[in-house]
Amino acid sequence: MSLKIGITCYPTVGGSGVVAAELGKALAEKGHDIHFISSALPYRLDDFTANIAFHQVEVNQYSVFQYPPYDLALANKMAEVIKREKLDILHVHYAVPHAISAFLAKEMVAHDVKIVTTLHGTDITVLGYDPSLSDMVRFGIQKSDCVTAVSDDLVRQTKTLLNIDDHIATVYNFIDHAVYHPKKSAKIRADLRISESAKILVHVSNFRKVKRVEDVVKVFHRIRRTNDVVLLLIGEGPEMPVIEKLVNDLGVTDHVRFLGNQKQVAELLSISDVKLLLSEKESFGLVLLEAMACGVPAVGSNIGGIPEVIEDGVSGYVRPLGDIDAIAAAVDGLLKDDALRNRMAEAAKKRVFNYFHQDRIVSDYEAVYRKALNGQ
Ligand code: GMT
Repeated sequence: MSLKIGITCYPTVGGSGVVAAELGKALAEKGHDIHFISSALPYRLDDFTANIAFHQVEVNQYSVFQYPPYDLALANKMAEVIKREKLDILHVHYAVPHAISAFLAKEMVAHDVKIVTTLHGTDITVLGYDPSLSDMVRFGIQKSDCVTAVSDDLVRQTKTLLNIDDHIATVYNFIDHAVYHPKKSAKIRADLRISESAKILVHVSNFRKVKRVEDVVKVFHRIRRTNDVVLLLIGEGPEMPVIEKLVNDLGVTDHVRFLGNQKQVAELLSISDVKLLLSEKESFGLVLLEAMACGVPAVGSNIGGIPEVIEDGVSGYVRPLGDIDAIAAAVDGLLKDDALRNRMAEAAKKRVFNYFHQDRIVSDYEAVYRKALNGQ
C-alpha cells in the first residue's frame, strides 16, 4: 500500500539530513508520495522526481519576536501539509524541535497523522543532558507514535538518560550502493599530487570539537615517521583553524590535503587505504559506512554506535578514545600489511552490503510506519 509521508530534517550537510533525503528518495522509488517539510531543500535532493514535493518553511521576523520562531513556523507548515495532502505519516528526524513541532501540528488539524521520530544522537547526547531541555526531549519522544534510533547504543543512552521505558527500535543508517562503491581514479591521485606508491588516510566530518580531528592529525603524524602516507581531510567546521595550526606545528603541512566540503566523496574514499573516525560522541558514524562500502577499512574510537558499524579485527579496528598509541599501531599494521588491508577491505564491503543495505533499511522503516498506523 502506498503511503503519503511527510519528512522533516535539518537540510544542511550532515548525516541525519543525508539519511532523511536518501530515505525519501528510496520511498518515492517504491511508490510512496513524499513531502519534505524543511527550511531549505535537503542536500542530496537536487533531481526532479514526480512523487517528491518540497514545502519550504519560511520564518518572518517581526519586531515583537526577540528570536525568529522557526519551530512555530514549522508546525504551521506541517499542519498545512498534513491537512491538504492527508498525510498518513509524518517522519521527523530529531526529537527537538522537530517532534515537538509535529505534535503541535497534529493538535492543530483534525486528521490522524502518525508521528514517527528518529533519534540521530545530538538530541540525546547533548540536549538530553541539558536540564532546560531534557523534559522537552522526553515529551517529544513520548508523544510520537513510533520512535527509532540509529544504533543500539543510542537506544540504551536515551532510555537511561531520560528514564523512559517506551519501545525504541534500532533502525541503522544505510547508504546507496549505486553511489558508494569502489571507484578507482588515477586522475584524482595526480590532481592531489599524491604519488602512486604513497598510502592515503582519510577523515570526513564537520570539524566540530566532538569529532576530535586533532587525534586524527596526531595519529597521522605518528605513522608518518615510518610510512609514506598522505592525509585527506574532507569537510569544514569550527575546529578548522585549530587543525590547520596543529598540522603546521607538527610539520606535516606538505602531506595533508584540506579538501573542504565535497559533494562526491566516493572517488576520494576509493583511493584511500584507511578511514579514521576518532570522535568522542558518535551515535552511528554514517561516514564509516560510506568509506567501508568503497572498500576502505576503518579505524574508530570505542564509543557510541561505532563498534556496531566496525566489527573490530574484521572490517577494521575499534580502539579506546584518545589512545593515540593504540590507534597509530592499528593504522600502522594496516598500512604495512597489504594482504591484511585487502582482507579487511573485502570484509568492510560485505558488512555494509549485508547489514546496512538501502533495501533492507528502507523496508525496516516501512515496517515502522505500518506499526504506527496499526497503533502498535
Ligand atoms: O555528527 C554530526 O555532527 C552531525 C549529526 C547530524 O545531525 O547529521 O550526525 C548524527 O547523525 C548521523 C546520522 O544518523 C550519525 O551518523 C552521526 O553519528 C550523528 N552524530 C553524532 O552522534 C555526533
